[in-house]
Amino acid sequence: PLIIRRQDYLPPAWLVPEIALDFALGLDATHVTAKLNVRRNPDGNGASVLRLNGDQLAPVAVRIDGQAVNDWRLDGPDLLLDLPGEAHQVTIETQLNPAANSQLMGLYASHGMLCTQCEAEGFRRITFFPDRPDVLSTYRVRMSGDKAAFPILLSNGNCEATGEGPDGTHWAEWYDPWPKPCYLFALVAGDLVANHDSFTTRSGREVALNIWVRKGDEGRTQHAMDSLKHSFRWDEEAFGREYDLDLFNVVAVSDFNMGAMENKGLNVFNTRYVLADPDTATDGDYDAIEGVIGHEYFHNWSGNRVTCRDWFQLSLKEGFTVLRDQMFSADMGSPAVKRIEDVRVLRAAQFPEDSGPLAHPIRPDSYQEISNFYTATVYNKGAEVIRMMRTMAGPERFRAGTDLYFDRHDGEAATCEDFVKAIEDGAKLDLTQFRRWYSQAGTPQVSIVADHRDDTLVLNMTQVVPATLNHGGEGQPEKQPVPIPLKLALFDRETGTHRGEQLIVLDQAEQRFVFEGHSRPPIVSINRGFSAPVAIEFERPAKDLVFLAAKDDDAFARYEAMQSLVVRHLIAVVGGNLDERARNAERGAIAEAFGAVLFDPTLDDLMRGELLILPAEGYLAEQFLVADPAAIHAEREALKAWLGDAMKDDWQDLHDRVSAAPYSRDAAARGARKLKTQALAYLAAGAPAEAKTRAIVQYRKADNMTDRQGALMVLAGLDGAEREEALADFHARYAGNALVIDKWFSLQAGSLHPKVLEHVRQLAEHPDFTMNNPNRVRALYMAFAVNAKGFHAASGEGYKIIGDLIRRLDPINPQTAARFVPSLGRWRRIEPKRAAQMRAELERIAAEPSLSRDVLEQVTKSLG
Ligand code: HT7
Ligand code: ZN
Repeated sequence: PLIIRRQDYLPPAWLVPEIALDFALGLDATHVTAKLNVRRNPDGNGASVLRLNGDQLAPVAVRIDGQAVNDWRLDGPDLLLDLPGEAHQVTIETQLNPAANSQLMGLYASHGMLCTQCEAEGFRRITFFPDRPDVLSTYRVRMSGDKAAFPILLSNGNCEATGEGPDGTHWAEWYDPWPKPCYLFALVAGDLVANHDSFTTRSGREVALNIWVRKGDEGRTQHAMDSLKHSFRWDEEAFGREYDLDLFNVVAVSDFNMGAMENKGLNVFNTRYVLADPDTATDGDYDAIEGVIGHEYFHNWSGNRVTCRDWFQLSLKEGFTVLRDQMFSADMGSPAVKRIEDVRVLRAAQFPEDSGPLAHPIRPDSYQEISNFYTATVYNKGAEVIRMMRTMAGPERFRAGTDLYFDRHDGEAATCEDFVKAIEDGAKLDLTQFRRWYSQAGTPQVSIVADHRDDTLVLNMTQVVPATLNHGGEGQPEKQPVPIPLKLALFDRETGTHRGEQLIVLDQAEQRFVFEGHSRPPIVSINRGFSAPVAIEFERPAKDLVFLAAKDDDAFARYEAMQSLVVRHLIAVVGGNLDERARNAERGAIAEAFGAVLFDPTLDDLMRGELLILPAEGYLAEQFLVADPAAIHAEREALKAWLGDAMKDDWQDLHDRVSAAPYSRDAAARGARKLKTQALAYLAAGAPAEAKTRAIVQYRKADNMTDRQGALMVLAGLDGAEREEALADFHARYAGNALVIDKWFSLQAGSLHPKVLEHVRQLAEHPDFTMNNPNRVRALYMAFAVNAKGFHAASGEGYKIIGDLIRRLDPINPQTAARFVPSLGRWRRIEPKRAAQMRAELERIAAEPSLSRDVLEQVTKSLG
C-alpha cells in the first residue's frame, strides 16, 4: 500500500488562484466543466507537469488556453498535463452519476437532492484538481438544472445572478471571494425550505441566516437557529472572531458520513444535528445540535480563514475547534457538567485508541487513507492538548496567543507548529518540551505516592508514556516525558477546607512536590477539572475518596472520586481479590457516597445525574492489561443491582420527585429528566418488577422524547409482552421519522436483553434497515458494537455480526465500514479465547479479494 508521510511534504508545483465551475445538474448525469487558472508556484520545484488528482473520473474533454488537447495522460487515477509557460487556463470536462455514488464523497444524490462532501479528498471525485489543502482558490460556480426538481441552488459565498433556462430549467451563479482549498467547496441543489433569520455582527454587518431542510421538517429547526445565533455572538466575545460574508447557509441532509461539514458559507449537516423538537429529540440530541452547530461555525476561523497546510495538520483545525465548541457549550449551559461529559467521551473513545493498534499522535506521521484519521485522538485529545496550553497560560494570555495566531496566519495554510509558535509568542510561554504532545502517541500514566511527615506533605510522582507499537506501522517504542499541568488542592481532613487551588507541572520522569504547613495529612484533590489528559494511579483510603465525592468544591474532582471509588472496587472484584466481607464493606462505602450525592441540597440535578453514573465497561476494560469483558459486565451489573436493591426506596422517591416536574428546556427540568431514567435503570437492575411498572407509566405519560426513550430503553432490556408492545407502539408512532426510527434500532441493539444477538440479526432484515444510510447503519451496528454483553458474547457471534457488516458495507461505503474495525482491533487487550475469535474475524475480512484502502489499512494495522 502507498504510505503518505508527513516528512515528505513538498509545496505544490502549481497554484490555482481561480477556478470557475459549471454544473449541468441531473440526479444520474451531471456534467461538470472546470476552468482552472493555474500558475507556477515560485516556491515549487519548477516542474512543468501539472498533476491533477482524480478518483474514479475520466476526462470528457481537456483544453489548455482554449485549445483542445489530447496529449494528457493518466497516472493511476490522476491526470497529468505538460504546461510550457508560467500561467495557463486549463479546462476539463467530466461526467458524473450522483445517484450511483453510495460512498457519499464528492457529488451524490440524497432523497432527490444533490449535495457534495469534499473533505478530505472528495473534490477529486467531481473534477481533476490539485486536491490538497495548501492550494487556495476563489470559486465562481454556475449551476443549472430542472427547476421543479431543484428549485433551490446553493454554493459557497454569495449568489450573484439567477435566471431561467430552456425547458423548465433555471440557473444560479455564486461567487466566494475568500480563497479556499477545494475541500471547502460545496454545492446543494434540491427542493428545500428554510428557516430564515439574520444576525448583525459587532461591526454592523447584517448576515442572512438560512437553515434549509426538506419540506415538513422546518418546524424542527428553531433550536439549530438559536444555537447558530449564539455561536455567532460567542465567537465575537470569546475569541474576537466576526463572520465575513453576508450570507450563512446550513443544509440538512439525511445521508451523510459524519456529523457535519464546515464548507465556506454553506455548512452541510447530517439531519441528526439540525432537527429537534421535544417530541422527537432527547435532551442529549439538543445538546449535540448546539455543539455541532457551534463547531462548524467556529471552523470559519479555525479551519477556513486559517486552514491546514496538509492533512497531517488536521488537529490544527479539529483539535482547536473542538476546544472552542466545548468552551461554547460550557458557557451556554453548565461548565461542570460539560467538562465531565467531555472527559467521559475522551475516556470512552480516545483512551482505547491510544492504547490499541491504531494509536497515533495528534499530528500523525503517516497514513494510507486520511479518512481513517478523523479520530478521537486528532479531535478530542487534540482539544485537550490545546486546553493544557490555556491552563498553563491562563485565559487572557491564551487569548493573546490565539489573536496572534489568527492575525499571523489569516489566509494561509498553516501547520500545528505555526499554532504552537503563535501561542508561545502571544502568551509568552515556553512550549519547547510541550511540543512532544504533538509527536507522541499514548496516554501518559502518572503514579503518585503521598508521604506526610511532621508538617510536610511530599507527593512523589512518576510519569510513563507507554510504548505504542502500532503493529504494522513504525510505532513509537520509546517516549520522552511531557509537561503535565495538574491542578491541585489540599483539603484539611478536619476542617474540610483547602487554602486555594495550585497548578503544578510534572515534566520529569520522576519528580517530588513538597507542600509545607500541613500538620495533618491532607486529602489530595488532583487533576482538578481534568487539567491533563492522563491516567492517574494514586492508592489512598476509601474514606478519602468518599470525602472528595461528597465535599470537593471542584465538580470534576468530585465526579472523579466517585468513579475511582467504583473503579477500584470493580477491579478488585473482577480480579477475585475481595472476600465477601471486604466486598460488602466496599459496597457500603459506595452506597454512602451515592447517598451523599442523592441528598446533597447544594447539587443541581444535572450534576447529581453525572455523579450517579457508573464507569463505562470500556473504561473499566482499559484498567486491565488483558480484560475479561464478560466478568466486567457481570460485576458491574451486580453492583448496579445491589445499589438498585439496597437503595430501592431512595430510587423510588427520586423517581417520584422528578416525575412531578413539567416539561421545559431549563436546566432544572433537564436535570429531573436525566435522574428519572437513571432511577429507573438502577431499579431495573435491582427491582425489575417495580422498574417495569414505572417504565410503562413513564412511557405512556411521556410528553417528550427524553422520557419516552429512557422508559423504552429500560423496557427493551426486560422480558415480557410489555416490551414488545412498547417497541411496536414506538415504531408505529414515529413511522417515517428517520431519526426516531434510528433510536428504535439503537435501543434494541444496545439493550441488555438476553436475546440481543438474535434481535440484531432480525433487525438487519427489517424493511426499515438499509446499508445505504450511514445513520441507520450506525444506529443498529454501532449501538451493538459498544454493547459489551452482545458484542463479546462467548460464542463469538457478536464479532461475526460486526465482521459480516464490514465485509458487506465496504463495497458500498468504505469510510463507514472502516469505522467498525477498531472494535475488533482491540483483541490483544481481551482474554485469549475471545481474542482468538476477534482475530479470526479480522483475518476473514483481510481475506476479501478487493478491500477498500480504508478498511485494508485498519485491518492490517489491527492484525499487526
Ligand atoms: N471537518 C469535517 C470533517 C468531515 C469529513 C471527513 C471525512 C469524510 C466525511 C466528512 N464529513 C465531514 C467535520 C468537522 O470536523 O467539522
Ligand atoms: Zn471539525
